[in-house]
Amino acid sequence: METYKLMYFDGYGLGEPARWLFALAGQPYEDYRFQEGEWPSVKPNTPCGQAPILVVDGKQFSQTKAILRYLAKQFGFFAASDWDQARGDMVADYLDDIRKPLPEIYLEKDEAKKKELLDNYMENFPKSLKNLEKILTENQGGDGYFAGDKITWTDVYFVCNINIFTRMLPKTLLEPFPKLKALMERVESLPAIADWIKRRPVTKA
Ligand code: GSH
Repeated sequence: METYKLMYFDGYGLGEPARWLFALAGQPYEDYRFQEGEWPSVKPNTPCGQAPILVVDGKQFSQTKAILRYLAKQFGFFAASDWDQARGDMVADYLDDIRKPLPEIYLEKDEAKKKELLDNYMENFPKSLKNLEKILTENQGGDGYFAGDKITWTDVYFVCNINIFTRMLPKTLLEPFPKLKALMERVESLPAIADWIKRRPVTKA
């Protein structure tokens, strides 16, 4: 039996989707969160100088989606066909594009500038969600998941990211997109996910 240790900062960010996959799989792991000031001494000993890092039986690798794909394969959350997985990869990569401006907005200290950045972002966000609603609808009418006929890591990545975004963006974001909204509710209400959301450490970011 493998031992797993997920190393990340004490926040949701790029570490949280892997935590959701561990929860969904019911797989025990060490949810290691760097202490204040610890990262600079860890960084030089990591493959890319970035977190999250997954340590499996003492060996490590990094990159969020590499970690998610690896865990998905171990736990049965990889798409069943190459085609379905390609569609799932498309959604995950698109989500990264959508998320790109958010750290700058989040870290902006000047309130007026922050509002300007956020207003600008919010003008474009619905267009991206409209595309995602269409992509979801193309798979089994949109009443299931993004890739094939079962939940995959892409659905977890999508729902977890939107769950994090809506801490900073309006909660009503998904109202015009019923298929995406239903997918959020479907995944967030899975007992293992609902339980993790309830018991996970509450952090600022
Ligand atoms: N493409 C990488 C991934 O998906 O894992 C990006 C990782 C990344 O930017 N991680 C940030 C980090 O390690 C935290 S969210 N920052 C500290 C540093 O670069 O020293």
